[in-house]
Amino acid sequence: PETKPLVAGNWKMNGLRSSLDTLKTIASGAAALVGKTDMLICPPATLLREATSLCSRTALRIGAQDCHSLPSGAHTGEISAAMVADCGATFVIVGHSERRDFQSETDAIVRSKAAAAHAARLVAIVCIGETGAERQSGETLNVLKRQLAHSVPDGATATNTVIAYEPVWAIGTGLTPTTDDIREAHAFMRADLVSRFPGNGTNMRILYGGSVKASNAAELMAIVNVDGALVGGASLKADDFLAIAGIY
Ligand code: G2H
Repeated sequence: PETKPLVAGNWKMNGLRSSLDTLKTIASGAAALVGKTDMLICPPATLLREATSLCSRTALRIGAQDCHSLPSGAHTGEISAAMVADCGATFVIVGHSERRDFQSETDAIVRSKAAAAHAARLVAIVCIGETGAERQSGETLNVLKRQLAHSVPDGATATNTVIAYEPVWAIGTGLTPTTDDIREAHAFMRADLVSRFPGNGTNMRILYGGSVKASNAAELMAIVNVDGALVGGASLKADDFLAIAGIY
């Protein structure tokens, strides 16, 4: 794809206001990569507003980690896509495997969240990926096909949607698939997207996520059809995250 790579950090349930210094350091570093690599941090919702204020004149983009599928209503504790956009954020992660697991989010829910994100003019980062058991039983590509079909809404374009391939067994474990396995999975997803979204599938970014760190980022990012990374643990420290992004 001709699009610039995207290196995205997912802070998960980490970060207090004191962590905004880390964000400042990452934002400063992002200036050096303008035109080469897009950079994004998704802090917890409590920091979204301060994060967007802090980064408004920088190249670092800010996103949320989740949004609700409905625009408003009696859903205590939830945050709508419009609320995320109202904070000044421009991206939102949907369907992270931790939410699929701990909050029982289905493909249908993820798809409606992505559609809600699009309606609020946010870029949706739709996460998919097989479990360890599915990988062992040779089901990986079938799982990816099913999740792409049912988690990505019909309105997805190369501009409003990013796919994040995160093998569940690779998340926070230090394990990653082999280079060949990642190449195979990404080539499969690319072909699927090109066939379903003619004109958009070629340039829709497909990130790899799961135990990305400074020491393996270069190898992972060099794989064909890997258009960036979704980074969890290693995005919490500015130096680590900048090292991952700076390899381009
Ligand atoms: C996968 C990833 C970020 P980590 O969840 O979304 O986390 O890099 O810690 O494996």
